[in-house]
Amino acid sequence: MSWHILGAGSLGGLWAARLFRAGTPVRLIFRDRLRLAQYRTAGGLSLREGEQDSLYPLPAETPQDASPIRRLLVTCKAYDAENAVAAVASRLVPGAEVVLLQNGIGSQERVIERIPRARCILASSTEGAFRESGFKIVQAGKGHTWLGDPIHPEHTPDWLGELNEAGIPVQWTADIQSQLWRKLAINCAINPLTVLYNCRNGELNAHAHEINKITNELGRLLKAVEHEDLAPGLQEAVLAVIDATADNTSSMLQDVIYGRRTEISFLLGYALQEAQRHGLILETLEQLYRRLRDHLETHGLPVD
Ligand code: NAD
Ligand code: KPL
Repeated sequence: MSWHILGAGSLGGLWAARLFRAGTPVRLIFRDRLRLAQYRTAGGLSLREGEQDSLYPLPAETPQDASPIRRLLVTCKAYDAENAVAAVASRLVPGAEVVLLQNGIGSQERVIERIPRARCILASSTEGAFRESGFKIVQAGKGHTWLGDPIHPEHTPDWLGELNEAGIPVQWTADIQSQLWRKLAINCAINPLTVLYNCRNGELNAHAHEINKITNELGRLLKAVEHEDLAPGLQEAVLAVIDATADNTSSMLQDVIYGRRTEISFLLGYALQEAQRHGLILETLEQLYRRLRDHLETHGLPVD
């Protein structure tokens, strides 16, 4: 059975190239004919792993292709996912499996509403990749991906082994929401500060007091949204990630440096929306959100 990859950028390309070289049928879906033509001119996707560069001539198409889709990996940014999926929704067979690999929370729900007859599987990844240019992808760091289905958590897909054999480290979890909330909380504590201080993750150790205030409020939020088990060790978890990724430029700071829209609405924006829904006032997080939006505005970037 073939995989379709919608959002053939950094992470989508990394998955696609590994599936292709393992002999798993896989097709890329580009947003339009122009992008498809550019891809064909490039001769395929190129992937750098360590010192090794390889070119993979994966088959590709546009959303208008007529063939049915049974397994879809969506690796667009959170703000693009809903529209991208809407463009291929009519091609999904009933019961199609759709893996949603977006950072943050909020975009997944919108996609699920668009495709009620599909089985949506949510993903949270610590893998790292970036696009050097056009269709050249660089694997930036090893990691793994959690997958889970909040509606049928016990129903493990039979293709997990196929992914692992292709060198894509995946693991099924019965509580994917908890993984998504954990990553959201860590990203809310680290990413905005790296943008505001224009620093690498490790330099945040100089802002321990601010991190303490932020993680305290995130802990209150985690309790309110019934992930209280994540609250007690949050500050230690954030500090451990800061140390483990000390030399990294956070994804949000990279977006700002390259003048790209950030996923702020699906991170801090979502956190504050949930806080409001539960009647919580989180002054530090609200102030952080305001400072970040002001910063983005000053740099001519979208504030959502
Ligand atoms: P990316 O920008 O490199 O790739 C997204 C791709 O989607 C782009 O090529 C874009 O052209 C394409 N796209 C957008 N709209 C489309 C449409 N309508 N139809 C077809 N294609 C469309 O993004 P990325 O870095 O791969 O990130 C994808 C998601 O994974 C994000 O939510 C990100 O936060 C998350 N994530 C990324 C990494 C990483 O290291 N790159 C790690 C963990 C999580
Ligand atoms: O996930 C990350 C990101 O940059 O988005 C962290 C954990 C902060 C690592 O850089």
